[in-house]
Amino acid sequence: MHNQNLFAALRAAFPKDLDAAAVETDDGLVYSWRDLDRATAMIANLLAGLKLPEGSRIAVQVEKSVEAMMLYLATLRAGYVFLPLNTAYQSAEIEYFVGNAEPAVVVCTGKNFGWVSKIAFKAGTQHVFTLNDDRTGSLLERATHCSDRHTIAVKGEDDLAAILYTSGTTGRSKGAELTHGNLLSNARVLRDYWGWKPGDVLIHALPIFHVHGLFVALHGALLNGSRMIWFGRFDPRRVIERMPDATVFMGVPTLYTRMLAEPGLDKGAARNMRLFISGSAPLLIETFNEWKERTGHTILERYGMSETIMLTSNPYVAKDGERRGGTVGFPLPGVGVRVRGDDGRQVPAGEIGNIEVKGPNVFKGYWRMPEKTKEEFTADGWFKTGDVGKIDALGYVTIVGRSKDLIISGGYNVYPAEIEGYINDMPGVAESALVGVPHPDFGEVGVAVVTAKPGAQLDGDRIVAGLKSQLANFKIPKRCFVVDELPRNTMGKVQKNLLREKHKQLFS
Ligand code: MLC
Ligand code: AMP
Repeated sequence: MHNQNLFAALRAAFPKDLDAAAVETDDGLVYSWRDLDRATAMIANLLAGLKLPEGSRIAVQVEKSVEAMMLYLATLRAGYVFLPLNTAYQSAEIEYFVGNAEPAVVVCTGKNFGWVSKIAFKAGTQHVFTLNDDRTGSLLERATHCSDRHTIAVKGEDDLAAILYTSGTTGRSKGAELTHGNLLSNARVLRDYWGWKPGDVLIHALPIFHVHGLFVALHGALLNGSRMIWFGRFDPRRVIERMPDATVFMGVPTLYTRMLAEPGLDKGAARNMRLFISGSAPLLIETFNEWKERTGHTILERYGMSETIMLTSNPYVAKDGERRGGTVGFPLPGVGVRVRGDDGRQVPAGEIGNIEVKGPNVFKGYWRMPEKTKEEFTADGWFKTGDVGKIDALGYVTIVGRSKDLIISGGYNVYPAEIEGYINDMPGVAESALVGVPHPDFGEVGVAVVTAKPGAQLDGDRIVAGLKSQLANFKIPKRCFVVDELPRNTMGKVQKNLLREKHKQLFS
């Protein structure tokens, strides 16, 4: 059988000259392709030596570093399942993910070892390693003693490569199971569609615990044997300074607006760039236009999800059409996108409905949640994205809203139901509603509106402070208002649209 392991395809794309630079960090370290090959072999051998059961999950919550990227590649190489976790997650969140996924191995920062290892051992995890962003920690110490030769584990295209947790509108987070076939097919389509070519250099400035930075950006560069300029954290000024050495950039809209705020951003800085890609959240038409004016480049906007990786993209080559601001372009080759009304009937071109998708990129299911998986697919096998949009007569897809109650803040997803649950558990709180309102930096941010139980005195700032010790920082509402009652419709449902309308100017 031909090995369908995603790592095999990425490894096969390494350039002939293994001593050439593969990754250059912004603080001056250079890693060659040989370094990537050897280090991933050593870490893969370390994992293989643990004699883990087939399909074991390797859960990782570490700061971004080249070694963290190597750990991802090594996990693929060894044939295990990578489970990345946002570094902002706190103990209750980690406890849930680790309890649900039951990883055989957990890798965390040295700073968090105390509490993370406690959670992991309680959940039955046998091995907890540390990895810091300065190349220290027990993972690398142990891997140093392992061989730098490793035969890539044989995987079929249906075998799991990664689990990405994504929250639902109700209940707890669900782990989206992505296979080697999902990831590789999507990476190949994007390589061709976005015209990756020899000599391309990618500026990698996104976190590597979500689809955008971990898959779209990383696989794009690796599958083309392209060098990366690697930023541990996004710094708009430094990215602009390094831009002349690069050809491709990927970011969420906040990264573009922060760069636009820098006087150094001009046509000179972007002179060698070939492609700017935006996604994960809606790109404002103002940003699209301003970017064109300042740099001479038209941002290419695309649309995707954790469950599906990339779905649509504006065209790269002019013969396929223009890049239209405000749209997410055309369905990618091999990806089916349709729009249906609530009655299940496909709507005519230009009319709004629910976006459903199909293709080799669509995930296998939610980890250990067969019922949830079933609910999210139509009877004829299309995945319900929860996004609302339209497809025009030319085929351009536009997202106009979401049927799922979700706030996208700076490219991170915040599920109101989760935050409301925490607020409702606070003493004196009767009920709460979290709504997304426009924000100049993050695009959208959460604002909480809360009512008190009879006789209770509540303070919005104290509610926010109380949440800070429990939830990842990006989920914390930027403001909290205490009111007498929440607006409701005749069915008794909270009218979040009225709250959104009321607070829409809050940050303008
Ligand atoms: C940080 N903060 C945020 C936030 N990020 N608040 C709301 N939304 C966010 N996204 C807050 C923190 O809580 C903190 O508040 C303060 O800002 C400073 O924190 P920080 O960590 O120093 O922020 P910064 O480094 O500036 O981060 C901002 C950012 C980051 C835009 C660089 O959010 C980011 O990297 N976003 C990209 C997310 C991403 O990769 N998404 C892809 C998902 S994949 P306080 O009060 O504590 O000081 C996907 C599928 C697809 O969606 O289609 O791609
Ligand atoms: P996630 O669950 O983090 O993968 O987020 C996926 C969601 O992000 C999608 O369902 C969309 O709602 C949203 N999204 C991704 N790309 C875009 C885009 N270009 N424009 C608008 N929304 C987007």
